[in-house]
Formats: sequence, structure tokens, C-alpha cells
Amino acid sequence: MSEVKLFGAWFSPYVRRVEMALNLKGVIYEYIEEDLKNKSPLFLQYNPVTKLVPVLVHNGKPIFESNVILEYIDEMWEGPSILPKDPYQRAMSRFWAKFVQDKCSEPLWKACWSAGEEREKAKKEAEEALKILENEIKGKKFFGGDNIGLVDYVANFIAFWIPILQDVVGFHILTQDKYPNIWKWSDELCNNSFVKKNLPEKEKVSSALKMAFQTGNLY
Ligand SMILES: N[C@@H](CCC(=O)N[C@@H](CS)C(=O)NCC(=O)O)C(=O)O
Repeated sequence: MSEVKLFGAWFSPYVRRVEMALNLKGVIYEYIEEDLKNKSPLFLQYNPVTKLVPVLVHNGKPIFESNVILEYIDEMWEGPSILPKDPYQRAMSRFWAKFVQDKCSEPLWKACWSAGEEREKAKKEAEEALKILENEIKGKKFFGGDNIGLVDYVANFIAFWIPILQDVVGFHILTQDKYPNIWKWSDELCNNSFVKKNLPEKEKVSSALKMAFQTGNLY
């Protein structure tokens, strides 16, 4: 019997996407909540490289970086696929996952936490990328087609966390009127019964972000 441990933080979108993937495949695992202000020696022993959660430990061997972990889970365990089987579709999923992370999520996050010129620059960058994403999701239920796939997992950040953060900071870029297709997809994803079970409580995330915004400390 294999031994699977996941080091995480309850509020982390990166951790939640890994939990979703493990649950999708029906993997039995031990979840270990890590205090990011005071990381445990065991956690640092497993991930002395990036020191970030999530870290998946499978039979004593650690794997870091959520996207790498998602692919590992997909290859290691049977069950519903996270990536498509077709090589071209697999390549495109990887491309869009990276696009969502680098071009949409990061500038959106940055715009919410910054001000002045820095905010304007991040806003412009996010808007350009969201326009492209808006077109990509048009007419589809999920980025993965009828089923949730890699891009949907990675885009959990813009579906669930970004709308909460926008309300907390009072600065809105991703809005229903500007990006109706993304908004529709977000609704579909967050209200999916499987996804819902793997998301944190909205109120709890909102309070944690409010606290972070007031104090300037994320953890
Ligand atoms: N690129 C990483 C990002 C992970 C990440 O940023 N994790 C945050 C929690 S949301 C973390 O561990 N922060 C701790 C720190 O910055 O020291 C991934 O995809 O796994």
C-alpha cells in the first residue's frame, strides 16, 4: 500500500487544486497543515528548495510545484484524467495552464495588492490576457471540454479567489460585464458539486484576505 502525504495550507489555491486531483482519483492521503510563518523541520526537510506548499510526498519521495504534482497524480493513479490523452491536446492544456497562471492570475493578484503606476501596469497586463482567455472559453463548459481538466484546476484561482480578493480590496478587473464567458465558466466550476467540496469557505478566505490587507502580512 503506498503512503501519500500532502503538506498544505487551507487557504492556498495551489494546495486546493492538488487536493481536488487526489480526491478525483480517489487517492487516500494524509493532509498536514503547515504553518507558513513557522515551517516545520519535517516540511523543510522534504522541500528545502522552494519551501512552498503544496508538497506531495509519495512513499517518502517529495514532489513540489502544484502543476508538476497534478501531472504526477494523473500519471501515477488511475481514474478520471486530468490531462487529455492526445499529445497535441496535452501540449495545449499545458500551454493554457501556464498562460492562466503567468498572464492572468499573477497580474490580477499584483493589481489587487499594488497602487499607482504598478497597479495600472498589472491591470493592463491582466486585461489583455483576460480578453484572450474570454475568447478561449467561449462556448465551452470547461477548459477541459465537458469535464474539468488541468486548465480548470489551475484557473481555480481566478474563479474563486480573485473575486473574493477584488471585493476585499475594492478594486475590480475581472467583472461579469467585461468577461461574461469567464464569469459563466467560474460559476459552473465553483458550483460543481465535486469542486465545491474541495474549496475553502468563502467567508473564511475573505476574513483572511481582509486581515492580510490590513496588516500587510499574507501569513
Ligand atoms: N508555484 C508554486 C506556488 C506555491 C505557493 O506560492 N505557495 C504559497 C502558499 S499559497 C506558499 O507556500 N508560501 C509560503 C512562503 O512564501 O514562504 C506552486 O504552484 O506550487
